[in-house]
Amino acid sequence: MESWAGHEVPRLPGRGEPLALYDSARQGVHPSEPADAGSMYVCGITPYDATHLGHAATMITFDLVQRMWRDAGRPVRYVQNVTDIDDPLLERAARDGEDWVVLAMRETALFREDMEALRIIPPEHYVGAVESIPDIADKVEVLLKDGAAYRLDDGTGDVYFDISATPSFGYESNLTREQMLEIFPERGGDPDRAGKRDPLDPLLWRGAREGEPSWPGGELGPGRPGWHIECAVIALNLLGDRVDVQGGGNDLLFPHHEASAAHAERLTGQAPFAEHYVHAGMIGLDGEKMSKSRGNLVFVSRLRADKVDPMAIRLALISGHYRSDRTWTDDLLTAAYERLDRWRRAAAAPAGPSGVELLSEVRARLADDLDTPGALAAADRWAEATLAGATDDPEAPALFAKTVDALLGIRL
Ligand code: 5CA
Ligand code: ZN
Repeated sequence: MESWAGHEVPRLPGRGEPLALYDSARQGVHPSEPADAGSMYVCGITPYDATHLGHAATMITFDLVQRMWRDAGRPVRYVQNVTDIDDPLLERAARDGEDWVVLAMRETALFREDMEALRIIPPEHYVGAVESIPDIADKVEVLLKDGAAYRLDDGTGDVYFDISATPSFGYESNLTREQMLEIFPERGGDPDRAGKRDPLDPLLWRGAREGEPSWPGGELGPGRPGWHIECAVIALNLLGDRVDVQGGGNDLLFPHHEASAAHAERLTGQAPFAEHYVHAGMIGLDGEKMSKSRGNLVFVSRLRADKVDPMAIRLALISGHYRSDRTWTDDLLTAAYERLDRWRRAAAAPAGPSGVELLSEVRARLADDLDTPGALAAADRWAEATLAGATDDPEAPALFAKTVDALLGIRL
C-alpha cells in the first residue's frame, strides 16, 4: 500500500555514534549495530479511528532510531504494517453503520497526513494485512503441516498455534505464566475457547463466519488471518529471517510480540527473530492510557486543524523518555512552544557556542537509548548561551538547526 511523502534530511558533518537500545527480551540496553543495513519492523495502526498522540509518540520513537542509524552511515530497511482487517475495525464499522473498507481507507489516509506533518521518515514498505492474506495463509498452512498448529474440530475452521511448538515461549516478554494468563484476554486473546490445547495458544486463522469478510485460504478454507501471524509474515517476507528491531508500544509486549516472534522462529528455525524488541511507553491523558476503547484521545489531526505547530507536538512528545509511560497535558505543549521559540531565535543568531560540540553532545545523548530529555537539555544550553550573546562560532546557528532537524526531526 502507498506510504507517505518523505522530506529531505540534512547531512551532518562527521559520523554519528552507534545506537544502543533497550531490548525487552534481554531486559537491558545493548548496542544495535547492524552489520549492513539496519532492518526495522514497526507495528502500525489498526485504522478504525484517527491517529492519537500515543500512536504519534510511538512512530516518532522509531523515526529517531532510523535517524540515528542513518547518521551512523547505515542504510535502513524499514517496514510498517496496517492492520486493515481485524475485530476492532469490524466492530467500529458495524457500530457506525459504515463499510469497514471505507473506514480503514479514510483513517489510514489521515494517518499518512499526520505522519507527514510530524516529519516521520516514511517506511520503505507500508503494508496492509489484507494485501498480505495469500502469504499469511501459506505460512499458516506450513505451520499446520509442520505440527506447530492445529485446527479446532468444532466446524469453525479456526486454526491455532501450539505455543509448545517453540521451546522459549515467554522469553520476549519475560512474564510468568500467571501474568500471561491475566493479560492475554485483555489484549485480544481467548483463553477460554473450548478445544484449545493451551489457553495461551493464539489464533492463526479464523474460519469464515456469516456476515464477516473472508478470503479464500487454499487448503485452510475461507477465513481471515489472526493478528500476530500478520506481523510475523509481513516482516519475514520483506526483511528476511531476522530483524534488528521489532518495535511498537509497550502494550504489544505480550501477547503480540511474543506470539509474532514464536511464529517467525518456528517458520525460520532461527532465534531470536529480533535482535532488539523495543517498546515505547504509553501516552496517557488524565492518568489513563490513551486508547480508542477508552475514548480519552487527543488526535493529531484535531491539533493540526486547530493550527497547532506539528513541530511543537513532536517536541512535546520527545520531552519525555520514549520508554516511560507519560501523561499528555496542555502545559507540555506550552513548554514545547516556548522551547521552539527559543531555538528558532537562537538559530537566527549571528553566532553561538561551538556547533560541533553541540552536535557531538546531541549524538551522544541519543546514542544512549534515545535519551531525548538529555539531547533537549544540551540544545537548550546551547540556545541559552547563544541568546545571551556568545560569539565563538559563526557557523554554529546553521549547524544547530541542521542537528535538530536531522537527529530530532524538528524543523525550525
Ligand atoms: N495494529 C496493531 C499493531 S500490529 C496496533 O496495535 N494498532 S494500534 O492502532 O492500536 O496502535 C498502533 C501503534 O501505536 C502500536 O505500535 C501501539 O503499540 C501504539 N500505541 C497504541 N496506543 C498507544 C499509546 N497510548 N501510547 C503510545 N503508543 C501507543
Ligand atoms: Zn504488529
